[in-house]
Amino acid sequence: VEETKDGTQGFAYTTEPGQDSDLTSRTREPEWEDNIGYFIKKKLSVWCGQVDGQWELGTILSTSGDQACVLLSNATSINVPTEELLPANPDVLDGVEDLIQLSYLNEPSILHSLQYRYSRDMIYSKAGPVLVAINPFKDTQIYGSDVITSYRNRAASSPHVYTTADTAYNEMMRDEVNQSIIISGESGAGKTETAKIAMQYLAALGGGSTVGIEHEILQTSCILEAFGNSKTSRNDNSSRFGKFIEIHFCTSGKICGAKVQTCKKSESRVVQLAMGERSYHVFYQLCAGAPSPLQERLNLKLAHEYNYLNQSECLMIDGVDDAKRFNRLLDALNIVRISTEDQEEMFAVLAAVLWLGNVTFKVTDSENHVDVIDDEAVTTAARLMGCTTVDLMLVLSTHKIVAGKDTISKKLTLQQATDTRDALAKFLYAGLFDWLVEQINKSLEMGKQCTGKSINILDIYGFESFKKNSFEQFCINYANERLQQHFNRHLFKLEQEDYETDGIDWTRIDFEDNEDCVNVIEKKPLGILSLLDEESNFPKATDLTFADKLKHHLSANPCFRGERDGSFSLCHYAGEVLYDTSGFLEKNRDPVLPDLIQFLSSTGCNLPLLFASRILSQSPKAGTTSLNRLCSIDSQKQSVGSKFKGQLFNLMHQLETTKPHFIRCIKPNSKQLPGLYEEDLVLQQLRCCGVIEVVRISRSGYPTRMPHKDFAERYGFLLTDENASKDPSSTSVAVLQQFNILPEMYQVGYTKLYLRTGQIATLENERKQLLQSIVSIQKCFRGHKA
Ligand code: AD9
Ligand code: MG
Repeated sequence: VEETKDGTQGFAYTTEPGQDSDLTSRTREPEWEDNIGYFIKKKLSVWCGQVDGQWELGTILSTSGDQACVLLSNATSINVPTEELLPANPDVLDGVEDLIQLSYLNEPSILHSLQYRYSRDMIYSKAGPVLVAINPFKDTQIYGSDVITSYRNRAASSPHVYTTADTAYNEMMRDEVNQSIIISGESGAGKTETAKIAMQYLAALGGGSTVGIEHEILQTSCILEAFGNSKTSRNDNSSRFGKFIEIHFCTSGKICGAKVQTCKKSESRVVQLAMGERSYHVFYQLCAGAPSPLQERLNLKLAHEYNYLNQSECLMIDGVDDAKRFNRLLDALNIVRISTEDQEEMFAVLAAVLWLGNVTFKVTDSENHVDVIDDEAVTTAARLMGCTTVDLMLVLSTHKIVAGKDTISKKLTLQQATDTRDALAKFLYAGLFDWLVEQINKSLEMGKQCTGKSINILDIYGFESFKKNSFEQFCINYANERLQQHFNRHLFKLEQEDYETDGIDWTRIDFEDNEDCVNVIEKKPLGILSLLDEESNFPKATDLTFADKLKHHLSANPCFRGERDGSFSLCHYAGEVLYDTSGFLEKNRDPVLPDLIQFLSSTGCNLPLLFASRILSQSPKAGTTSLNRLCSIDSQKQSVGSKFKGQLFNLMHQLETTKPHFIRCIKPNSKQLPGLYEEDLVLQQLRCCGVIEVVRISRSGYPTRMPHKDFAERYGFLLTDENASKDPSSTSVAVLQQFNILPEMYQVGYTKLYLRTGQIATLENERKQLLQSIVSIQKCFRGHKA
């Protein structure tokens, strides 16, 4: 700690490798106690944590034993235990761009620094290698072609999604390594918007024209959001699916294709809504915006006339015009070249789903068996699905049982019939979504000139913890746990292992490892997913026997706790979550009723073609219908949990082969309001995603590392000393010395050179200048010759 020259409060940044001066409220270090005297003498600011649970700034007047008397900024003084005080940073460090620049790194200082920037519309900050983005919930005027140009030309360099995208792009071009931008955060934190901002930047690199593949890629967001997003209690535009988009580039650096992969968890949203929430946007858009001829063909009514939409007392979103959005959707569908016929089929499926929701039943006997009421709803649904009304009524009210050689039809009860109707609606919608993604991918398929280099953007649903958590939350949190592991591995584990094996001077920093939690979920044969599959295959099993089994096998794992009532809790990296096992078995089996599959694949309707792959993968027996003959593979029926795990493994595998760039989105308040910064909420999110640890480690680490050979090849030509050694590591050191890079700014490992933040930029600048002058000399020379 040093005093600045002008006598104001100030601290020189004196952290050396391994000498970590961090003081977080959770990991306090002895120096702070030793420094208290200095803080009193110099009247330096401290954070005082006992004022209404909020951190307040003050100065220590005196101490006595373990108590301190603190003068707060509002001129009152209070007595607090010294252990509740933390050092504050000097004013000169207010609003630093990168949290690693803070002299004192503790939770209140980080919160203050982010808030300082946020209140000045600087919503992006760096936390070492991670970009922290705080949702402004308003138009901040920091996007668009002018801003893109200034970032591209390096006229602007402050933290931004554009800087992250630019770095990813440059590294892809320079190192020929695929890159990923991994965006995480809670629901409503801004992941999807951030993904779009990154895509916009990458598209602009291709010239930003309003035609061509770059433009098409941007349109996919509009389509996928219409079909995959809805208004929830936490976000008016909440993505109900995870999205992984690969953007492919050709050798010249222009976009040449893209591929979207989605991960959609089974959701009842199509048929059932919580109060105040909406179903998928596209339903409301279709009802509000379909032109009259389409309306007539589909016999479309207004949204409030459909049971699937009118049950939650929420048909509109403030500030959103669904009819306008429908027109935008049509434009986007045209731009990605979905044919008019296919569009018509899609809308027919959507209308069929809506009409199915209006199908009603009448009870015909004392056992609650039902018939379908023959009305406009069932007739229209049948017509739109391309089957006869009689067939549809039959499949919605009866169940076929095979007894020996005979097949007997048995009537369904009201509950069973309602469930069948809803299952059909969900199946149609899910099939439509998958089909749409396939079409988008066909349209964005890579051209021949692709190099195979790509930047992938991952926008996945964030960690969820409600009062009651079920199988869906379990899957989401499992995915997040895996992503967190990837984050940890990259930022902590691999980094430190690298330092150690390369023999550089380094003191290990501990970080929170989430391996126990990942293991308890996915270990075979005794992990939650394996045990769930085992129980799902056992006809007599119930959710309670499953809960008992978990308790029996997993109680030794510190992350797992079995409760009495059939629930269990898991200690996730982001906190403990209590899961209610009811419904786990059923949801894991995901029984799409065989009668429905048979029905859809046997009728002469136009739907099965659209659904071919989906129906086949569910079909109990292959090779019987014309549809099955279309495709010879009958994929084996997998449980939902195993399928999810498989998809996740694929995704992780893809990510492992790329250089990751992390963006952590933070929701500043739960009211979706601009200008409101709720400290507790922000802090909890910062803790959840490991931002504080990442700053700790990067501050004392070397974020840039390059094999000596690569370094020497890239910068060796800058050496003015012609007698310089040919050995790559000596060349590297000579370059660093020539440009006066201080010895504490780098370390020389056995195989690589390690540089502190900011150093590579200096060298790149020198390199660029020299190359530019070479080019102008060459031009001049050529001109001279001519
Ligand atoms: V969810 O997990 O899909 O429910 P996201 O994706 O994290 O969630 P989203 O990107 O949809 O959140 O952002 C929520 C809302 O915040 C948006 O609809 C915008 O109104 C608002 N938002 C987010 N980011 C920005 C931004 N950079 N500028 C302005 C923003 N508004
Ligand atoms: Mg989203």
